[in-house]
Amino acid sequence: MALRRRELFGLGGIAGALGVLGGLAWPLNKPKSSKLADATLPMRDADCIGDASAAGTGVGYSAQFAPPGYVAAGSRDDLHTPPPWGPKTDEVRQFDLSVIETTLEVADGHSITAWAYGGTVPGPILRATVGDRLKVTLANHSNGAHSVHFHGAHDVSQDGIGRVAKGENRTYEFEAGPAGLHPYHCHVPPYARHVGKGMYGAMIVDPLQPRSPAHEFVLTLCSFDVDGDGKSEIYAWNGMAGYYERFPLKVPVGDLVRLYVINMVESDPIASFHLHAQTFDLYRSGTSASPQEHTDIVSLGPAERAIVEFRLPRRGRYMFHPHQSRMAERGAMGWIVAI
Ligand SMILES: [Cu+2]
Repeated sequence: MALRRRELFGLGGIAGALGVLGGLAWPLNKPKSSKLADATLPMRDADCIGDASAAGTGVGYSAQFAPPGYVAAGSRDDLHTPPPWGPKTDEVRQFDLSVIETTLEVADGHSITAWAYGGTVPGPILRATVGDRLKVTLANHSNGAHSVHFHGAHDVSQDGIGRVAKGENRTYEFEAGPAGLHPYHCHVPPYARHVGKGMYGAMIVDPLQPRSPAHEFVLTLCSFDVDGDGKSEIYAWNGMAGYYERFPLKVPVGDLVRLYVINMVESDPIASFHLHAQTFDLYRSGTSASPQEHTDIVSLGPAERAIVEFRLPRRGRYMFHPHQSRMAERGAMGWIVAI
């Protein structure tokens, strides 16, 4: 491995991610000054070889659904960079998922009123090791009732199906588990509407024996009904249409890459994650230490998720998108660049 674990996890945005998680005891890892540390710089043609079809033309694959011009490289690193792994601790891990109402421009010229855990869509990435005690606080600063429902195993009293009214607080306490990738989301009915307004996020529960060092990214598929007709018009990985088309994820050739992929699209019966030009090991829900399949696509119903692992053998641009082409063409196309 060319980079040590600490350096790998230092790729982009860790300080910001910990800033919104509050109370976490994991050390800050300062990104190294290197080409890789700037993981979301706009691609230059010199950064890649090979495919020049879509990206090389200068015309976006989904040009209608691009980020607003003010969105800068690296500005959304917190939304795809997991906090670093930490060993099981006897201390309680505390997280703040307080809710605000805010306006988000999810594509250039398209805004939604969002209900946002921690002020972002998706909400903060939570990370713990199996068996850790978690304490999650929701202070409801919005104008309606909300909750946080965690997938995974816990006492039913902490299941997050009760309403937390405007201006009220609620704390959820449970043990992290099982090891895997678990979404959290609001469960106040109609919860498809609450989820459609951005009320979800990822929780990574690591096994006691950590997974192999890798370049890790969280990709949560989102959808937005911007015209209020009950159907989604815009799709996005991590809340911003076209973001990973303009600012690809960057990884070193040959290094292990681990993606935590979650489908939080409630408006469509199924979505998927498809990687071009390379196949991956598929760990459904991340709950098993062994992959169930080696493939280039995984289909995911609402709230389904998977961990996928692969290495990119040659420099170049590797496209990823849902194989539901309407989703890909309306904001959910992206690139991973191997350099
Ligand atoms: Cu809600």
